[in-house]
Amino acid sequence: MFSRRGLFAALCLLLLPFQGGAQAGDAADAVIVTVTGNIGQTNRGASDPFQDAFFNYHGLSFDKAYAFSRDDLEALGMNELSVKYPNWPDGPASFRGPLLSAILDKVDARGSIVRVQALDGYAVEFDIETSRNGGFILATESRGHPLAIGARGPAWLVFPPGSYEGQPNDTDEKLVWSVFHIAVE
Ligand SMILES: Nc1nc2c(c(=O)[nH]1)N[C@H]1C(S)=C(S)[C@@H](COP(=O)(O)O)O[C@H]1N2
Ligand SMILES: [Mo]
Repeated sequence: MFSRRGLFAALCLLLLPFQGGAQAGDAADAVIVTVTGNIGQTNRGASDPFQDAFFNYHGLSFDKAYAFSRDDLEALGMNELSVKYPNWPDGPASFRGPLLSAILDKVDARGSIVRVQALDGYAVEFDIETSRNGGFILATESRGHPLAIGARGPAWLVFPPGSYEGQPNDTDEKLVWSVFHIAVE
């Protein structure tokens, strides 16, 4: 007779080859955006100066955080948005990505300020009510393609003109491209 534990192990082995996406090393599992700060839900522990070298480079450290892969962001629900700014060369651009508010909900954001930070260090702060505005999307795709690093990826904070008080209508300032970090304070 199999022991209960033996049976369970055998079943797990049987199921292994049929397991879909979630295997270590899948590109879709790679973290692209990490949320830190005043949040109630986390899925990772403290930053490590060696492992988290790029956070360290930016002088950032944290005790815990919520790390999102592309798949994780997609699972929040992809919203579509078409936006045009006068300084864009090719007319309106289409975007897909989760609402910033869906991300804030997922991490149980408790602060009042949301800082969206890019690879190059550019960072923009919004009060949390503004960032929950339904027009704020953290796009992971544009014009039908994933946003690439070296282009505007891994994620681009996009919203239509008129999305925050005092927004100039002639430029796309505060549309942070190459986003990798969101801090809630
Ligand atoms: N990562 C990042 N995003 C950014 C910026 C930046 O320097 N870095 N500049 C902002 C500003 S001030 C403007 S006007 C728009 C367009 O800047 P760009 O023409 O350099 O893309 O992107 C915004 N998003
Ligand atoms: Mo700008």
